[in-house]
Amino acid sequence: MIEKLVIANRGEIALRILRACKELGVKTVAVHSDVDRELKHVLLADETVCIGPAPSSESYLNIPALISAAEITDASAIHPGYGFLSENADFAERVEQSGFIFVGPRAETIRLMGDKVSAIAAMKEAGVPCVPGSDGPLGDDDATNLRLAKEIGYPIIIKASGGGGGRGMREVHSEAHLLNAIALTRSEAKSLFHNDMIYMEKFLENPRHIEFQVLADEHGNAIHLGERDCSMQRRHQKVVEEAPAPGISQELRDKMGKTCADACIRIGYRGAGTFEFLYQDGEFYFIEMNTRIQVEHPVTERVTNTDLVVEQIRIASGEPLSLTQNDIVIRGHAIECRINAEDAKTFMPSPGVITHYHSPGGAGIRMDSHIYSGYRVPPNYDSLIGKLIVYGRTRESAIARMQTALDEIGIEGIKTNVALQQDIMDDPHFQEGGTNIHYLEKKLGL
Ligand code: MV4
Repeated sequence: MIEKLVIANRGEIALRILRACKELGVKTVAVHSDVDRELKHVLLADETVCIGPAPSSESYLNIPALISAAEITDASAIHPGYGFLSENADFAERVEQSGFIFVGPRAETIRLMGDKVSAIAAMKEAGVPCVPGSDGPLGDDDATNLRLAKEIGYPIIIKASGGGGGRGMREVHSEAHLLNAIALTRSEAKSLFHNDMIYMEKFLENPRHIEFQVLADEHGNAIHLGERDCSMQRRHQKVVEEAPAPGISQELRDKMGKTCADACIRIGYRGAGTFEFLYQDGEFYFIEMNTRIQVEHPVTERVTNTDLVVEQIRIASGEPLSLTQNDIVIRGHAIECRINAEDAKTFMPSPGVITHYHSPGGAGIRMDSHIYSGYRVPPNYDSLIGKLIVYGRTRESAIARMQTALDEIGIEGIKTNVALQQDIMDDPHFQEGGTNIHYLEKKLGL
């Protein structure tokens, strides 16, 4: 087992990783920026290293500072969490070249999945269903591109291969707009991602966003842990996630999950990963793979009775998976509400001092948060201040427990989105289940 691990992140996920390390008897090194000295995990870690000033470009994204922190503390591994450097293949490579374990897939795998054209090609090859499309990069020949779009059928979407998460894409609803959209998306891709490779897909108009969680070790084992529905989102920011996805049969889950696990073995995947799909009219279409632990991993943990971060660290230590596919049984229902420090109307971040904090509690309640009374939310980072995860034997009881827990939360001194989450939990369409990716923006009148 890894003896000492550097937590290369901040906030709730840094605390989540610290707790997993404590459970495993792994010593912890918290790295932090100037303004993050009072973070809860920094106060609880075995050792701490200040890695730079507040801007993340000079601290949490500072590769030499992170590797130096591992060197001076004699740590053996670095856990990147999510965001920041978690899906940066160059970082993973430099961590391993410096003699440390990167808690995640091999650098080549991160690179393969970071390039969407190569990711889709690899998945198609591995038998994962993908969106009908160009099956490769678009060339410069207008006639070929016009014919391709006509064959796929409008509407189509042009995406940057270096994009993902909603950046660098453009819908095209008729032939008259195609060539201009290709030119615009290509030039945007070049400036945003320093990579002008673009591709084309059929545009799905009202899909749900459903993703499968996988775990794979270095010994050729891979399992899936079922799916999450992350359709409740605004401007590509997820707001509520749940597991399992409403309306997905055990038969379809088994089939899709096995397809994902088999694909992991085929590509030599290592660690925790997520296959993102669009789901429409009963069919799954692969769009991207995430090679990190995700914000919403706790809903999967709750319905499968697993600890994904513990599994990540075990896998990184070279151990085989402690679970087989037969151990994974989806039981009950879990919902996560993201709690953000933001203005209810403008959605602008609302940093400042949390003067009073009361955590919700009771049966089936989990609050993953680093906040405490007196904690100052700095203005420099993401506005996520916590995740409220509830469990119920049924989806209805999970919603009821979430309503109680949201009523019970007390966060004073800053603005939060708790009222928005209450509004979603009270929404009859949400309660019915299975709303698509456009539902929340429409509800908010965007
Ligand atoms: C799509 C799509 C419709 N058709 N691809 C947005 C983020 C990126 N991961 C992929 N995205 C989309 N790709 C096809 N062929 C619609 C979206 C999309 C979306 C996807 C998941 C969650 C929220 C979304 C919001 C807007 C658009």
